[in-house]
Amino acid sequence: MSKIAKNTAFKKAGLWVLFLLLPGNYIQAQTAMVNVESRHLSSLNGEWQVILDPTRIGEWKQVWLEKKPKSKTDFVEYSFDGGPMLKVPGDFNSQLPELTYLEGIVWYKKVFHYKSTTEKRLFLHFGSVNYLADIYLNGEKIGSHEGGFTPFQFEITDKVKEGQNTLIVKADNQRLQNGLPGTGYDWFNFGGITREVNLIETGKIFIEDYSVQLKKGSLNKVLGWVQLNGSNVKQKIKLKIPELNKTYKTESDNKGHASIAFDSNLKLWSPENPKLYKVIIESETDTIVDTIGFRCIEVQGSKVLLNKKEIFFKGVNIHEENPNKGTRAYSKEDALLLLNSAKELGCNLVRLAHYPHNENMIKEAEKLGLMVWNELPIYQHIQFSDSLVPKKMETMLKEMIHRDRNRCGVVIWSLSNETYPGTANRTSALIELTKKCRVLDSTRLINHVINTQSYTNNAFNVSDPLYEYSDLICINEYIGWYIPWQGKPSDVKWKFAYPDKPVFISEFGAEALYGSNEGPTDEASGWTEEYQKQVYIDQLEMFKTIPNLCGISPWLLFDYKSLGRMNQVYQKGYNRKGLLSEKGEKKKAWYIMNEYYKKR
Ligand code: GCB
Repeated sequence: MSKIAKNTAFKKAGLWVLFLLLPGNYIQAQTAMVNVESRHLSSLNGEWQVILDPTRIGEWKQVWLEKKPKSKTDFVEYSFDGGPMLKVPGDFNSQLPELTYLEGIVWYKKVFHYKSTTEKRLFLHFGSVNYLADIYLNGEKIGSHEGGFTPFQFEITDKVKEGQNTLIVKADNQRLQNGLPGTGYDWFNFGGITREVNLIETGKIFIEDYSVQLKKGSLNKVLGWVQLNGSNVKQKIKLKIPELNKTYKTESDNKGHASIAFDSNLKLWSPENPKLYKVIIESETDTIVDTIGFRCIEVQGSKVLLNKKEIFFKGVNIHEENPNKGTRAYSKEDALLLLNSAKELGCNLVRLAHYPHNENMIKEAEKLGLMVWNELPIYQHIQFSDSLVPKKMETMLKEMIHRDRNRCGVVIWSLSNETYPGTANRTSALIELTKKCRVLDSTRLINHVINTQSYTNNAFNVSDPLYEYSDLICINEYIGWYIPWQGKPSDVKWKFAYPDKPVFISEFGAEALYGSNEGPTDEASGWTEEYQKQVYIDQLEMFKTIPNLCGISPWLLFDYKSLGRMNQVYQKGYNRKGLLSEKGEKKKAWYIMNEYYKKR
């Protein structure tokens, strides 16, 4: 190699390393608009061109510039043309065999046409991209977003061109030490543009956000607000509920904020009668239509009350996976597959583990009369002492609440799952987060799920500093599976550091391969349905010993992909704790749970 060539090669390698080390031009995404469906949309869903980048070199090559050769001796070592296409929305892993196990970068490209007008503003809205997203429009970086399960947007009014525009998205699902979740978790890391992408056109002043729900503790006082975005935002606002013949008039202040407060004789939302009303919000320049239900959820002493009546949560855990297809769930059809199965089991609540699921899940659950437990991906080993983590937690919390605050079906914000009291900063960081959550929304129950209770001599000792800040005492326990019984289930004793609060068993269960009925029924290692069934029988017996039990949710509805599950005979890359196999076959334990729920 000549000296010059060597130098150039060295410089290139050095540059590449530098690019890999640089944090990037990080322009944070805006909090996304709510109720996208009711806005003026052009969908960017469909086929997108992609470049697969498993060696992470596309950043150095500046793929977003889409360079073309300038002279006869010039060439460019990348192109979207001639490459594969992927469907958006959808995880990338399930779409091409070579992406099955990718935890890395895929570059996506979509061309769209736009006819601009001076009267309009334009936003680029993503339902979610797992996990890091860098967004480029016409060769310019417009921003980034971190977090695989919440929406984000950018205003592109001043950036969009008349005619043809090119959008490039770098989607990276590599695990991060200081990510949420971190590097270890028991589900499949589906990457890519997993939810919808839309262009939203608004007027100069538009309804950015609103909150309409019952005042905490009330069955007839509606409280809320409307927020306009733009300049000169003092406007007359109307909230209409046609079915009730109700028109409430208010006015926004010069910050665009208007308060709502009125009494009304409403039919309340409940699992038995999931009543939703058409609600129209009108400003002088914009109109939004939503479907909103009204209900009151609260803890009084050791009981949970829905609309002032005691309720027992008959729950089930669900991952956001279409079990039949082995893909990330995103569509209404996917949601109905999962939720109708929960209904058939006899549930009135779904715990959407362990991250905010797509909006179809929340909306369809609400229509079916299923209460929803929404959760943040603050899961097990989080690096709470990393200086960036508290901010990331707060942003994700805001994004989750912001998206779902008008969904009456959502009754629980669950802020963490199985974090460990010994982890540096964990308790203080999560207490802070809980306080922030209460400020953002005090009308729902807030909890942390804990699994560090002790179980010795057939007695549980339940204590964690986070319980002081939680409305429910949520416990994950796998007696009969990870931990053997130490006595008769009916003799279990309980000691609680907070004995007056309601108790929710948020996970219990055991693994079984559907149809595995050959092995001994009293040994876990046979993965038999019979063994799993016995764990359920014992657990249900044990639940009778729990004071203040307000609900349970077995782990979990369907078998699901989890590559850490490496028993080649029984698991084959699946967590087999489903009551249903991934094909929907009912295991013996399903019938036990179904009977229990029918009787409660
Ligand atoms: C747990 C976790 C859940 C796991 C489950 C299991 O405690 O919360 O995410 O998948 O146990 O199957 O071990």
